[in-house]
Amino acid sequence: MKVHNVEMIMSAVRPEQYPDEGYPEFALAGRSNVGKSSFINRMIARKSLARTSSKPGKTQTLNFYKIEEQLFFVDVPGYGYAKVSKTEREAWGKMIEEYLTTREELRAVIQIIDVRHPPTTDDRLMYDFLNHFEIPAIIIATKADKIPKGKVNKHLKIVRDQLNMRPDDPLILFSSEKGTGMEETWKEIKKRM
Ligand SMILES: Nc1nc2c(ncn2[C@@H]2O[C@H](COP(=O)(O)OP(=O)(O)OP(=O)(O)O)[C@@H](O)[C@H]2O)c(=O)[nH]1
Ligand SMILES: [Mg+2]
Repeated sequence: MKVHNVEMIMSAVRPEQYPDEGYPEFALAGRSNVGKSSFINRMIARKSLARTSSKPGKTQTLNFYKIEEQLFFVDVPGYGYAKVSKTEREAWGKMIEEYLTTREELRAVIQIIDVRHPPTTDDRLMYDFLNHFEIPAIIIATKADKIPKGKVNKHLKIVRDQLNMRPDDPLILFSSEKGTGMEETWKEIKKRM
């Protein structure tokens, strides 16, 4: 899909602030600094609409990006970010959990994993959480540009095994740097709209 029209609609921390257009929504989940915002920018071919940073903890609210009057990407703060207070972390946790468990427009969570490393405990908890609440998951193994081509299959297998992925859930090799995996990801998104 070639994206022509995108708007950053709303930063929300509470349900009253979510947009009310009713378009299908696809939310990003993943460790802080794994590349969630970069994923959105690549998918919509905008260099820096979603703000990215080499330091973790950049995204702190639910950010809704409206794409072509058809769907929303929802950028979400990362998990496992240590440098905020316990109170703040709990508030984020509540905000994210409330969104994921109550939002009717949510069609799937796009869970981003760093393909270079085995999934973390938090990655596994997130994937189990999605399954528990029967939220469809699309798993993106990103930063593919950082491993040699010959090692890709080995790394993908580790991700699939260690997340204990359901065989039907898609696992897509991705690179926000190079654009790897974009078409395949759009295909999986469209199936779920
Ligand atoms: N080489 C490479 N670098 C990437 C890729 N995706 C993201 N990065 C880099 O990883 C860092 C973090 O990216 P972000 O997109 O800000 O990560 P995030 O998950 O949104 O982080 P938080 O908002 O803090 O949770 C940045 O320095 C990006 O340039 C990728 O596919 N390849
Ligand atoms: Mg971010």
